[in-house]
Amino acid sequence: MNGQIVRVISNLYTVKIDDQLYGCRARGIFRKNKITPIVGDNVIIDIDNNVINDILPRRNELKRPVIANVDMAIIVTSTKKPNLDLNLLDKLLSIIIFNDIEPVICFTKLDLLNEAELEMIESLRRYYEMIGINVLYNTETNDIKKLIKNKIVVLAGQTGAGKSSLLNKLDDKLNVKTDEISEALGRGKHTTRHVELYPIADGYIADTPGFSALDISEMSREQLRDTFLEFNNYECKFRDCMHNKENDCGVKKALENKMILQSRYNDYLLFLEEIRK
Ligand SMILES: Nc1nc2c(ncn2[C@@H]2O[C@H](COP(=O)(O)OP(=O)(O)OP(=O)(O)O)[C@@H](O)[C@H]2O)c(=O)[nH]1
Ligand SMILES: [Mg+2]
Ligand SMILES: [Zn+2]
Repeated sequence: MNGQIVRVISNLYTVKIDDQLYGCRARGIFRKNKITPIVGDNVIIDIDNNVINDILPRRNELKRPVIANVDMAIIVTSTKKPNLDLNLLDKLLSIIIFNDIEPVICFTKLDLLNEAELEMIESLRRYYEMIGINVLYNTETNDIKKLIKNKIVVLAGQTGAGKSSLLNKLDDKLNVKTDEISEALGRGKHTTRHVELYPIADGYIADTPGFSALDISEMSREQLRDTFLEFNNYECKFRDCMHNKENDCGVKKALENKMILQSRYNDYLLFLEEIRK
């Protein structure tokens, strides 16, 4: 039978098949081959003996949290307190897209904005939507629930952005610990220290400061370029154009015509430089 591991407590694996949960142990062979089954693994189990016989190839694998086959990452992005950080947003977007995970942007704390600031966020929302990314506000809980249905989802985003608060909004029975931003920043640490998958809206969400272990330098410059999805809409003289110093660059023309967001392009150049170093 095929199933998916949804929880691991020491050597006991909880495997979900359709809507049933089975407690399983792993076959000894895994330990010998130094393969450890992890949450998110698609596995073949012997249902009569409650044993995991095989792990199917992983589509992706995060180190922190330790999860395989992540379908979606919600980038929880504060618009105030802490201030909007587009550089971090663009970096997380690139890393998530590179790992073959669907990114979703969730802006928080819009209640703290004045009208001009709100309009700025709405225009950002339109831009990111235009390049094919789902963008939501943390008040739009029903839409978020629809998106995460049947998926393994991780939350990413800086401390104090509102990740744990979002989980509580999605399911008020969860009661995840949240923290005042001043306190959180004062300690310089994330409030949330453990990893847990919460079943929400027929999906599973990990509340964790994810992705901190992954960084942009794992990518080549070309791979980075390809994570900037909107660049693919423009044609350049050189097929392998890096949209940097080249002539006749469609991306740079689009930037001049304000079709590409200046902050996106600036972040791209910064990340290119980071990779070069
Ligand atoms: N005004 C306002 N405050 C919010 C909103 N979302 C979260 N907060 C507050 O922001 C603070 C930090 O929220 P958390 O949910 O603990 O942030 P976190 O992303 O889980 O932080 P870490 O666990 O440290 O990574 C808390 O005081 C929340 O009450 C929002 O939409 N509006
Ligand atoms: Mg938290
Ligand atoms: Zn170009």
